[in-house]
Order: sequence, then structure tokens, then C-alpha cells
Amino acid sequence: MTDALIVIDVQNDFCPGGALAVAGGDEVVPRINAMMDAYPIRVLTQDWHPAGHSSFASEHPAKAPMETVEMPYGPQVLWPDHCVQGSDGAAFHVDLRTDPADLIVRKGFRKAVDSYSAFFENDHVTPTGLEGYLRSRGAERLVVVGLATDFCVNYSALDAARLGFDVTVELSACRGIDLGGSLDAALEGLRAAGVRLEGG
Ligand code: VGL
Ligand code: ZN
Repeated sequence: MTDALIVIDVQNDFCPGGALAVAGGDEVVPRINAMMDAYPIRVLTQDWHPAGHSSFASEHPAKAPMETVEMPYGPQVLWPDHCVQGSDGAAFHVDLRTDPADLIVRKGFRKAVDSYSAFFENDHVTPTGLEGYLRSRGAERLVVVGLATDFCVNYSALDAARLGFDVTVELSACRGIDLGGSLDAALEGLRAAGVRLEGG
């Protein structure tokens, strides 16, 4: 079995002081750094939005951050402007070990569609290319860590399980946003999808 570590969105905007700060988001950094050497394949994802992205509440005059709108591809939570391409908020946390990464996958770069998952955009059909990369590298078992547990980690792990990978989420190296019970709902959905939850 070839294992891959998939590190989701450990970026300044999701850490304390960032535009979409996740409580304790920076606490995952030393944990992920310590895990990295144990994996023969290491992938980082980077949320990477153009200015004026359709997931930004600022693009929807009648809406506030954390409200939901109906997009052509389904319901979409609206966020504060975050992870704008090239901004300091979009940069990886300064202490995250990025040199050992084999691949950095950017996502959310199309203005009209958000992308929580490392595998598919929120329309659930447009691929990021990560599946092909992992399969051609022979990866079978994925360990998913990072930010945020209930959004990008959740959707990445669900897609990975649906694609047939053996998936574990290491919760000690994740932190969640928890919007109206979204954290418990995510954990329940992950369990139901056959994703192993460890370190909780
Ligand atoms: C994320 C909301 C918006 C995440 C990204 O990384 O979980 N959440 N963009
Ligand atoms: Zn985003």
C-alpha cells in the first residue's frame, strides 16, 4: 500500500489573524510538519481565488458572510474575501514545511465556482487533476489533514472515498469552522462514507 499525505489549505487566511480564521488553525502546523517524513507522497492544497470570486459575500450586495446563496451548482456559503491569489493571506503559514511537498494543487481559481474539495470543484464534476496524479503515483491510502475540518478537509475526504481510495482523516491535525453544527454533521458524514477518523 502506498500512502499519501494530503495537506489541505494551511494558509494564513485560515489561521488566527486571517480573513477567515479557524480557531486554533495554526496548531495544526507542528503536527503536520512532524507527520510529513513518514509519507512517500506529500501533496499540499492552496485555496486560490481571483479577486471578486463568486464565493465572496462582498460580491452579493444583499448578503453577509456566512449566509447561503443558490448557485447554478447548488447552495453556496458566502465567505469573507479570503485567499486572493498572490496575497499574504493566500500564502502558506510561514512555519509549514512546504519544501517536502511533491505537488501543490491550487483550487477555487474559477470565478464562478468554488472548490472545497482537492478533487472536484463544488459542481462535483470539474476535476482538479489530483485523482490522476495520485493514481499514476500508485497512491492507495490517503491521510487527510489541515483546514477546515468541516469544509475543505470534509469534501476532500468524501470525494477521495467515493473515488475508491482508503481514506483516514487525522483529526489532531485538523481544525474546523463549525457553522451551525457543520462540524458534527461532517464527522457523521465522513463516518457514513467509510472514512476512518483518527486522533479525535
Ligand atoms: C475553505 C471556506 C472557503 C476551507 C476554503 O479551506 O475549508 N473554507 N474556502
Ligand atoms: Zn475559499
